[in-house]
Amino acid sequence: MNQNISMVGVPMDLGQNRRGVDMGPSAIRYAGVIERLEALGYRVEDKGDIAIEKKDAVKASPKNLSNLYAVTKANEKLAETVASIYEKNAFPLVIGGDHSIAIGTIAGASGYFENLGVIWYDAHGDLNTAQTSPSGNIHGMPLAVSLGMGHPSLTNIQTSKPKIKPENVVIIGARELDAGEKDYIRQSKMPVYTMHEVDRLGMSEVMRRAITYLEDKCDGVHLSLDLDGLDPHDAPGVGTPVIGGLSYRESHLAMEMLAESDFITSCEFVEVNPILDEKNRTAEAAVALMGSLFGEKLK
Ligand code: EXY
Ligand code: MN
Ligand code: MN
Ligand code: MN
Repeated sequence: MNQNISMVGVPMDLGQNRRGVDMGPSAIRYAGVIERLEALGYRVEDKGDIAIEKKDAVKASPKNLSNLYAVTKANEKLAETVASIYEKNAFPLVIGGDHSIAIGTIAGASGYFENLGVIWYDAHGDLNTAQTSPSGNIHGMPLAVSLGMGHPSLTNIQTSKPKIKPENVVIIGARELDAGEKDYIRQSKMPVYTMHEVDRLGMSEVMRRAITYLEDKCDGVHLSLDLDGLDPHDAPGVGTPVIGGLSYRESHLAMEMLAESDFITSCEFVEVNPILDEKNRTAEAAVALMGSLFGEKLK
């Protein structure tokens, strides 16, 4: 793993409609992310937070795309920031904020790889477009946008080309998929390890398969970790909790196996909402998982 980590906070809450997720970056810093990673020998630069505009007020958002313009602006800035981190040969660590920020992280990272892979660790598929979304919330759309589907103001960030290919994405932990998302998964043949597969195979085998699959095809792999992938018992501070999720231990094992694989080239930890949390447990879980991802067990 690159020994220079550059961390950027994105206090975004406009991709959904619950208050508090904009405080996620503060909660993650308070939970000791920098100290944790420095203790492993990394040099960690905190680039501070990306500025978020107010809710779309001047220009009304298009139908079923709440706050499209403010979400676009923040993701444009984030994409530039992630690209500038690669320019300096550092590893981008993005802390959110709601999951709409994956649009910017992936757009920024995709310029540096021929075949960027993505591990999408989430209870949800985040594969909606304005046409399929039940909510109009953009945090349910970032994976679709990165695949080139969605409103042009989002899909055109950095370049009009799709940022990733469906065969280079692996979803882990899914248990609440909308009808349009299921249709897309079926026709694209994207590998998805739902909770059913995790129960049947065990996390160790799921991760072994995911890693073997992606390492053959990809020259870089982004980890997009939504804390709601974990069970709400272990990560209560999220805006869209879904029971029956991945345990804290399974998630540690997943991160440890990614550390052993040594192929992650960027990551983000999103959806930490301190207002909905219990004593900052979810931010602390995020930081503990980062410890494993960055090789605590190996050092
Ligand atoms: N699929 C639902 C929607 O699109 O509204 C819920 C999405 C929640 C997205 C969370 C962050 O992963
Ligand atoms: Mn998500
Ligand atoms: Mn989710
Ligand atoms: Mn561990």
